[in-house]
Amino acid sequence: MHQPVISGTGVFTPSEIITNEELVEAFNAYVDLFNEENKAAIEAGEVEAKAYSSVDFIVAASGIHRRHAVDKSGILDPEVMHPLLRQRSDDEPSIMAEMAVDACNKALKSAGKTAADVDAVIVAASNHERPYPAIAIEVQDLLGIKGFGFDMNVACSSATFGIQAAADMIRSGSARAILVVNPEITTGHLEWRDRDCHFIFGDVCTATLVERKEDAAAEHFDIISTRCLTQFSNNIRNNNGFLRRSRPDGVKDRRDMQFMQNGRKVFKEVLPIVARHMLGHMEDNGVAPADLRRMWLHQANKAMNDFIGKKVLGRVPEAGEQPNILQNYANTSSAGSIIAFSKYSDDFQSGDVGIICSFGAGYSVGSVIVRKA
Ligand code: CO8
Repeated sequence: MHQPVISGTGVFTPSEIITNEELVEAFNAYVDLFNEENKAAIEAGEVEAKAYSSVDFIVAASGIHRRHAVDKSGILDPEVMHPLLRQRSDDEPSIMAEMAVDACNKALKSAGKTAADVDAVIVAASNHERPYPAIAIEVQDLLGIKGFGFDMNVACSSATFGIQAAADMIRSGSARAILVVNPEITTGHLEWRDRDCHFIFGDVCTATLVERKEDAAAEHFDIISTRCLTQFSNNIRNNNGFLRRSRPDGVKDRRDMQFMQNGRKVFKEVLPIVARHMLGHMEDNGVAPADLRRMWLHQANKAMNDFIGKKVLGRVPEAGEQPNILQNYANTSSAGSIIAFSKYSDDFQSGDVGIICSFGAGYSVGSVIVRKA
């Protein structure tokens, strides 16, 4: 049995930024267009008029100030309201693979490793650009990695579930080192015309190198334990899929072909599950709340993280104990907790313990307890 460690992380951040102000201005222009186009139907009571969004609401409800996007021009065009990406030929790398390669190269560099040291690639994300061939195999090919790759999807918990899969393979000896990559183009499956959710998400890609402790060349974190939990819920859902055209209304512009959620229910139901999961995982590994230096939480909502931090520590977390990055990135699905870990772990001293925890659709919760070596 080998001890798995996290020896490197990398973050690819798209250069384009959408501020709340830009987002709300574009959304409200869309509302004006919609209400004008549907004036007669609205007056007849057949169609509901759309209401404006507001920057103050977004900040108060979520803590989000801005987000990165692979394309902002389409999202901010009231006649389009989704990203516009150039058509790529089948011989070009896919956009998800391109983001993944950038993040993987950064993770390899921070671990002092090259592709020759790696045996596998797991692309774990909440949506994949195509069903097959796997993006992970394309990334493997672009990096020149011998071995294998596969894609997996556990929505916002994809990264921690991917790290558990990688850690188990390292432990058993089926691979020496594995890149777990999370390319999240959430802007592609967000409904930008829905004010209840149009502010929530952003794009990014994170990568984590998990390898055998005896091979680690750089500073690293021992993976003490991983734990995954799922419990079925319809409250976060995307009904798009390969059977779309076979259903009677399958090819129309249906709302449920994009991200849908009952945000209030998610908030109420997921929080106790996450707090219980983290406390149980810590207790079973002899980690008391007082032993914890930091929590790198999923980045969906500031109030959610404040609540979880307080529940787990039994007090309001001090500055730095539960760092948020969502104010700059918004919810980047599976990548959020890894961005937080990547940006806020350099100050750890040998022996310091922390926990990475993600949660979301499924419902799903994944936690990784780490100790700085
Ligand atoms: N501007 C102004 N007013 C608004 C806006 C807006 N943009 N949006 C809503 N309002 C109004 C509502 O209409 C409502 O008005 P009224 O009281 O008159 O009915 C009022 O403001 C309050 O609305 P809400 O109850 O919806 O507001 P909340 O305080 O609940 O905040 C949140 C909404 C921020 C969505 C909150 O509920 C939340 O964060 N919930 C948890 C969400 C969450 O964590 N979801 C996880 C999903 S992510 C995941 O699992 C990965 C999925 C895969 C990725 C998908 C990528 C696209």
